This record gives sequence, structure tokens and C-alpha cells, in this order.
Amino acid sequence: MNQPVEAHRRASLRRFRPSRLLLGAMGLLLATGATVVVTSSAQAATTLGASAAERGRFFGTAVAAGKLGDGSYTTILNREFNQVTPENEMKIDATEPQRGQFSYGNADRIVQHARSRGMQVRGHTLAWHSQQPGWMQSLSGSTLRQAMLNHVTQVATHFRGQVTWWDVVNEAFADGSGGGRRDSNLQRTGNDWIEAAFRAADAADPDAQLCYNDYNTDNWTAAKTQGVYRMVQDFKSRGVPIDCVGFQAHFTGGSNYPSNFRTTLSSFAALGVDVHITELDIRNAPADAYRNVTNDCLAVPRCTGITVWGIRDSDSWRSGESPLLFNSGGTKKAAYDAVLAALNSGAPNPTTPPPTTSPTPTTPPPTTPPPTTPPPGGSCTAQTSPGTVWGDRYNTAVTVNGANTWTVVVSVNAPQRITTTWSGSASLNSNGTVLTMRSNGSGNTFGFTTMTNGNSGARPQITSCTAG
Ligand code: 9MR
Repeated sequence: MNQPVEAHRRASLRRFRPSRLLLGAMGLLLATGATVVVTSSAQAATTLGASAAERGRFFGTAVAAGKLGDGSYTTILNREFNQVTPENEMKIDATEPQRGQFSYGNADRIVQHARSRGMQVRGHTLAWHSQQPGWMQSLSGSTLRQAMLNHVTQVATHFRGQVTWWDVVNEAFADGSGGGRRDSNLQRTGNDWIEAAFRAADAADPDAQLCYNDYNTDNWTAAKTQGVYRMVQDFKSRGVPIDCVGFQAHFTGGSNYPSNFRTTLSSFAALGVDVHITELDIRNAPADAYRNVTNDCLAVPRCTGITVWGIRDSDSWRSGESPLLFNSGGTKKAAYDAVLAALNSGAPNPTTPPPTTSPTPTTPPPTTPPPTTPPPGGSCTAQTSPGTVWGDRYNTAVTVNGANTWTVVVSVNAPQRITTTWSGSASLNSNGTVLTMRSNGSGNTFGFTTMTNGNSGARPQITSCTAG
């Protein structure tokens, strides 16, 4: 009965709550008596992060824990970026591979790397129809709802105080003309699942900025964009705790980077949320398109940052399209120069104080007990389930039963080609048609992306599952 009043009170608190950034800057001022100086553009910043910070924004990248040992990768990461998003390590299959057993090792490594260098972390993602572990995929109804809310609570609590923004819910709207929700096991638990997830995240980490994140929401007139807009408008009007909206911006360089993207950003911002470009990559990395996207963000005061979805082309989930700012050798591309120049000529953001560059104190990541390994031998079975489908590629999840250490061989029919894998130790044959995946302690579900290369009908086949 008291719910609307309580919701309103929390929303008011949220509206006036000083951001962690502001508190950090204020703390530094008090501690040192120093003055925060916004460098004048007389001396242009020479890195993306520094230039964005001068404008009260972040410039970040997706990071893979497995690459933190690659010196060429971390040199660019540490030099250029002041924000990171774990690319796969905070997803549901990575953080709760078995129901009620949480695994944070790789995510903690990224958080530690970032925060010890003063980079802010975007958590990605607490609730999503994709990359669910097998146990969650098999649940439904109120059991699934409870399991989802428990996941949100546990993970947001673990990272409390370390994550600035959470993608609380990812990709919950359908493509196409209807503007409605995507069908999924989560959606079938009831239309209020998204707000329930936001309320659980808010309760677990009241200081985190809570975001909704999606793709194909860039064109202001698209039904999907309008559907998300109506949801955010409704959440704001009812006091559901939402602070920000992420636009993934996986662009092809053609019509899906719409000329009205800036209108989309400013229209959402006018609802009283920050907006972020969260997973930017553009096919063949045209300098003009990168410049324009950067300028679109700079033109909207509440567009407080841009994250690119990987550092070098070889790090990209679509590496065949060379969509990033650094080539595979780590050299800056023309698109990099265009983005840096656009940032350097952008106006300071009037609504956000500039972040300080001093590293935030960190608490050591909690130690995770080593996974228990059953004795080798015995048999296992593996089952595929379909994941997200795009125009030119699709995802598949594989769940293994009967063993905790295993090797699964799965194949696709050429010209299809497996290009990306996660949650296992992978080896691929030379034409990408046979994947041999070994368990790596992250659980009993792994996944992979297949390029259709014109054959969109066929689907992967399990060849074998060997325990031990
Ligand atoms: O970049 C991620 C890739 O390594 C994974 O294989 C893939 C599996 O779903 O997820 C990719 O990241 C996605 C992100 O989490 C959500 N938006 C779309 C991204 C590209 O698929």
C-alpha cells in the first residue's frame, strides 16, 4: 500500500544523490586542498581518456580478462582509456555458472586492473535473455523470477562500491515494427521483470547508476527506440530507479547509423537520464562516422561517455570487419585521430565535474575458492540451445551434463564459420568449422558465435562429449 510513496521517496533521493564521481572529487579536494583544473584546449590532450575527462566524460573500452597478460593490449588500455566494461566476465553464465555458486575471479581481475589505475567500471550485465547458464535456461515462472532477482542481488552486492554503472537489463526489446518486448524466459515471468530487476539492483547497490542497455535503438523513429523510450518515461513517472540508458551502437557504417542519432540521445536525456554510447564499433572504422558519433555525444550534455567494444581489430567480436580504433598491431587508425580531434574540440560538459585522474583506492578482490574437480572418467552429454540471431551471424549455447571437466567437439557446415567463443578453452580447425572446447572452470555452459556466410539454415551439431 505504501509502495508508491516509497518509490517516490527513493526517486527523489536518487535525483539529489551526489554521484560517486562528485564525492571522489570533493574528497580529493578536502584531503589535499588542491584545485581541480580543467586543462584549457590550448594544449590538446593526447589520449582519448584524458580528452574525454577534460569534458567531464569518460572514454572507455570493453576488456577481456584473458588479455590482461598481453603487454601490447594493456599498454594501449592503460594509456588511452578511463573506463572499462568487462566484455563477458560479468555475464550470468560467468558469475553464476551453477545455481547459487558464484564465480568472480575474472571479473575481479578486470575491476582490480581498472580501479587501481583510476578507471571507472561499467558492470555488464545483471539480467539478459542471452548467455544464461544452463540451469537458468531451464527455469521458468516464479522460480526463474526468484533466481534472477537473487542473481541481481548477489552480483550487485559483490561489486558494491566498485562499479559506477550497471547495465541492469540488456536487450529486452524486440527488433521489428512492434516496439514491444522480446520474447524470452525472463519476459514470460511477467512484464514487470525489468522494473523488478532495477529495484533489486538499487537495493543491493544504492550508489550505482542503473542503466538499461540495448542495440538498434539509435534511430529515433524506429519502433524499438520508441518502445524503450516509453518504458523509461514510464519508469521515471512511477519512480522506478533508473539513471541511464546505454546505446550499444554496433554500426555497419550504412543506414543503421542514422542521421537522427543525436535526436535520440537528447530525447532520452530529456527524460532525466544520462545517456551512454556503450559498445561502439563501426564496420571498416570510417573516420567520418566515428567523428560524427563522437560529436553526437558531445552535443548532448547528458551523454556522459563513450565505450568502444574492444581495443584492436583483433580483439573485436567482429574482427573480420576491422571496426575499431587500433589495428591488430596496435597502431592508431584514422578513426582514432578523428575521435581524438572531435573530443579535443568538444565543449566541456556543463553538468558533470571532470573526473580526477588519481587512482581510486581499491580493496583487494575477494578470493574465490578453486573449482572442485571430480575424478576423470565417466561420460557426459552436451546439448545446444539457440542464442541471439543477427543478419549475418548467430550465437549458440552448449550445456554439458554429467561431468564438471569435459571436452566437447561441435561442428558447423562450411561456409559457416565459428568466429568467437566464451566460457571455455577453445581450439578451432583452420576453416573454423570444428570447435574443440575444454572446460576452464567457469561452469558447464559455453557459447560461440557462428558467421553464416550465406548459409543461414544450418545449425551446429555436437560431435562428442568426453568427461575428464
Ligand atoms: O563481445 C562479446 C563476445 O565476445 C561474445 O561472444 C558475445 C556473446 O553473446 O557477446 C559479445 O558482446 C555483446 C554484448 O555483451 C551485448 N551486446 C552485443 C555484444 C556483441 O555481440
